[in-house]
Amino acid sequence: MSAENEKWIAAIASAEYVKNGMLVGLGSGSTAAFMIAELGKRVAGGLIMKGVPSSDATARLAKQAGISLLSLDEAGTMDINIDGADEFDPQLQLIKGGGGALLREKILAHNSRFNIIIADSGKEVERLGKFQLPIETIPFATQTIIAELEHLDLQPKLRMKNDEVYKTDENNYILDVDIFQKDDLKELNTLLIQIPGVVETGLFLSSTDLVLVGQGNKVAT
Ligand code: ABF
Repeated sequence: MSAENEKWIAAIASAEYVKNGMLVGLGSGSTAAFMIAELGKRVAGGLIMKGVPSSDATARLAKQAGISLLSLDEAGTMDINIDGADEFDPQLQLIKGGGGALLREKILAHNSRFNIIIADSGKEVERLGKFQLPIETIPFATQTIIAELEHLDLQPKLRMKNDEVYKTDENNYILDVDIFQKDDLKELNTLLIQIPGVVETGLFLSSTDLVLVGQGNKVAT
């Protein structure tokens, strides 16, 4: 079964958790896009819900799917948040941000009562870090942060897109770093977050309540 199909069946399973009247955090990325399409179908069939998008791209998709949106200010706390991930481990720790939306994604996860991650089986790892960890930085401080991360042996790379520096929805930059050799991820995250100019990291260490993973033609939890 292809990764696309595994993403799709995990996304369909996640939509089952959305009940009438819920405020729903809408993640970003290709797996989340399947979930948004499914919720759109359910809304057309009578489901009453409102979404809070984690990126400009997700806001566009959700509007096209006919889902009513609220800002985070309007929503406050969400009943449920459904999002993708780049990697998850047996402790439900995640690397996120491959698609660049980590900051708003982390804010939505923090402000939701229940967090579901949807993924294909290729995202499951014993140890996080084969995927490079994205770190969102303020442009003004990015060169000094690169020097600091090099000193920590994290081999930072400034993310580029079409020969230009990639900019997030918040007009920040992303540094992708190598964390595979790091054992204590909590300590690493605390260290990274304390560097002035680092806005957020893609390490989601304790926010996830449930992972729905497509495995072949079944969804495992
Ligand atoms: C977002 O989408 C991210 O945090 C993660 O980077 C990405 C996963 O993408 P996909 O679902 O396309 O594999 O949720």
